[in-house]
Amino acid sequence: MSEYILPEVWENPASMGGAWGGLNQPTAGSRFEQSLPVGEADFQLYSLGTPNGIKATIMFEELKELGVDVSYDLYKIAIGDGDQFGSDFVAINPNSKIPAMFDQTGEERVRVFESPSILLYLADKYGKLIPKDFAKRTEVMNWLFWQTGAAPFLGGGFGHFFHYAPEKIEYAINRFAMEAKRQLDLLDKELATKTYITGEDYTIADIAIWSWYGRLAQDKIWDRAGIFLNVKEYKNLQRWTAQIAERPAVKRGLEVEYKEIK
Ligand SMILES: N[C@@H](CCC(=O)N[C@@H](CS)C(=O)NCC(=O)O)C(=O)O
Repeated sequence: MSEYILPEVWENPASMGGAWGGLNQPTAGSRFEQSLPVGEADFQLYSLGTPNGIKATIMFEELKELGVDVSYDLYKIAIGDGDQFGSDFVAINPNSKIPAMFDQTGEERVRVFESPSILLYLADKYGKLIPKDFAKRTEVMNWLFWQTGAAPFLGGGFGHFFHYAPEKIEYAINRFAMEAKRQLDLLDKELATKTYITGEDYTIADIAIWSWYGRLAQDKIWDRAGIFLNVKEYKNLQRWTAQIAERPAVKRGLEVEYKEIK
């Protein structure tokens, strides 16, 4: 590894390397004009089948499974090609990340971005997969916020340095593997006494957490990451992962077809 000497003020490197290096810029906002298709369904969802993206499709399929009359059009935002920086997408999510959607059932469109916000919006709108009882709802929020805060250490930290970074940096991999395993152990300990993460009912907190930690427990995120983190040792997490994987809505949410936007 070449020695890095800290400049006084950071400068944008000419080339970052790594899988995502070419896309990163230190500025927000749209980079080019791009219109997105808009269909007739209640919701227009612009997304991709990543751990954050599958939360939204699983949620829609769970609602349908519960008998809710809801429809959505699903479009593919190819983040590797930079679709998230197109003008129409940025108008729905100024943060340029999938998933993002809008609700066109009312007089005015409501935009919803950040996957936990999408889960909560749909749960509240249809009164499903979130308890009405305030204390129980708070426990769901605890875990929903936990997932939002924890996953960047798993994805942006561990996953990045284990899988995407152009070189294997031992310090970075150790630091984030430590935290990833601590998070897995936390979930495993919680799931030792409960069927689902907040108790005996399946909620949006399970959808949010399963989409990252369940998929990791199945070793379906980054090649061999599950082996590296020895996910098999987390028996309660494995039980919960397998149980949720069997849900018809989860299976459908993972298999849905994304329409092309171009
Ligand atoms: N906190 C956000 C994170 C969304 C996110 O990081 N999405 C990734 C894919 S999983 C993305 O769009 N990356 C594209 C990019 O960073 O340019 C959420 O939960 O929705």
